[in-house]
Amino acid sequence: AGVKAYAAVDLGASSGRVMVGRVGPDSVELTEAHRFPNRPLRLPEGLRWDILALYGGVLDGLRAAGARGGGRLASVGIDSWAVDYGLLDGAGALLGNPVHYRDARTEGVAEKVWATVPAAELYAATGIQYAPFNTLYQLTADRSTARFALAARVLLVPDLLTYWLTGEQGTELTNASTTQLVDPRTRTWAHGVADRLGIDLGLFAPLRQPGDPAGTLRPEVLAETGLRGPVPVTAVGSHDTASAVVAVPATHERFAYICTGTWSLAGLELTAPVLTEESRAANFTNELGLDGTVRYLRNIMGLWLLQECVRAWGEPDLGLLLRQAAAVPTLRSVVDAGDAAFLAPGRMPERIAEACRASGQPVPVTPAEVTRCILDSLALAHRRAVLDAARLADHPVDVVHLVGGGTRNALLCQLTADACGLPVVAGATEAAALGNVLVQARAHGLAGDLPALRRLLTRTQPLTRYSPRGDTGRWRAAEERLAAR
Ligand code: ADP
Ligand code: LRH
Repeated sequence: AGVKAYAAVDLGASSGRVMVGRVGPDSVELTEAHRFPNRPLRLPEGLRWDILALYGGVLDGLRAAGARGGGRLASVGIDSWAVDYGLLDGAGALLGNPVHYRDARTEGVAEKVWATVPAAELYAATGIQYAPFNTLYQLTADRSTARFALAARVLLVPDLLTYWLTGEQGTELTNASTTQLVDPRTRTWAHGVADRLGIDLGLFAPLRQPGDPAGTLRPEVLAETGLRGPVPVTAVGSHDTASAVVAVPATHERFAYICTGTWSLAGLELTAPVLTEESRAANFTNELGLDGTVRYLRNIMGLWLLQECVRAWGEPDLGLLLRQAAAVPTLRSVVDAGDAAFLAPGRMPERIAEACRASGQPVPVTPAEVTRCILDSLALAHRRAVLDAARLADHPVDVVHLVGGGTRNALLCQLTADACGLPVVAGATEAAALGNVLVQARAHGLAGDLPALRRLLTRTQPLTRYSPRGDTGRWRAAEERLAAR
């Protein structure tokens, strides 16, 4: 009784999916309606998202979701990767393909911004860690272009798709926080920073909060998807990581989480931002989460390193590769998985080998050896992020929750437990979609604060536990070796 069907659109850097979540007071059941590749394209002008292909995938997914729900969906919610956006002209038409955050156009841009607002002041005002692709730097790079001169509106990717589905424009808060133009204390635009940098915040549509209504599907969308209207669209934590953190099945406050997919986002949930200089130096970010929370975390290069190697090797069987990697000795060589040197696509096995050679470590040769080097390096980066976050926020941690596609990699889960010296609870695999669905369900009548939503997940979702093996001495030593270089 009281069970409703919701569609969660979740666009990751490696694939998009539309999931159907059936939620009742004591049940959550998530099934995949449609999955499609997210294939960025290198055009003469640079690396671009194929946003129309993604929109097509969303429509196909909604049709499949409707077919499962008997043509009836209680609501639709959209989340995607952060920071990127489309520019619209005064009539609401998209001006070109959204630029991919791995595009090189932001190289050297941050330094120019810091000449006006020093990096320390920017951090104190926005709490966002430096990354070359932060929206602030992207907008700065775009400002000299012809299309920017025509732009009347900036819509972040989930807001752009929401606009195409509903005809209504807004800027969802959790994703807005990744622009580096939001003050994490007031949870609204950082007008001071924007004014000093000459950024017109009027380009953004008004802020909306997770749970707010975001319109209803346009008649053309209903016709295209076969859904019976009206179908409301509900704002969720539209930053995929914000939705994923909602779905961390924590049972108490002393937890750390790691969202493992293309990226690893590792850190804590806090009630206030940490804006100290020490925190900035450690490259921690304060993104906004559900119900007044702050996602205090570090961006780590993540399974991107492996994805790019697997692509270079001609897509061998991942399961076999991971079994072979499990047989390679632990910690022979590690690279800094936080290093922006690994951001761009291409030549990944070579770049990892070069990093090992340059630091005087054994050079991994076979795919199994390179894979093991990546997973050991990721586990080590997870350890550093969890311990650093706990120290900088003065927040004790006694369990690490892993969520996202990386939870399917048992070796990575075990190595993370070993490196952290803490128990790891792995699940859910489709955390972003789950968090997306729960926020919609709450907006449509499900009772519960964040801890209650999480208790519902603990009761209903399959979780796998990993205990740390051995002591953390060798991980500490590897950490010190890496820091010394
Ligand atoms: P994103 O949302 O960033 O696109 P996902 O959360 O979907 O990423 O995670 C994708 C990653 O999950 C892949 O890079 C891969 O390493 C890992 N993964 C997916 N399926 C498996 C599997 N069957 N075994 C091991 N790892 C897997
Ligand atoms: C993960 C993610 C991450 C961002 C990156 C650009 O998908 O949203 O939180 O930093 O993409």
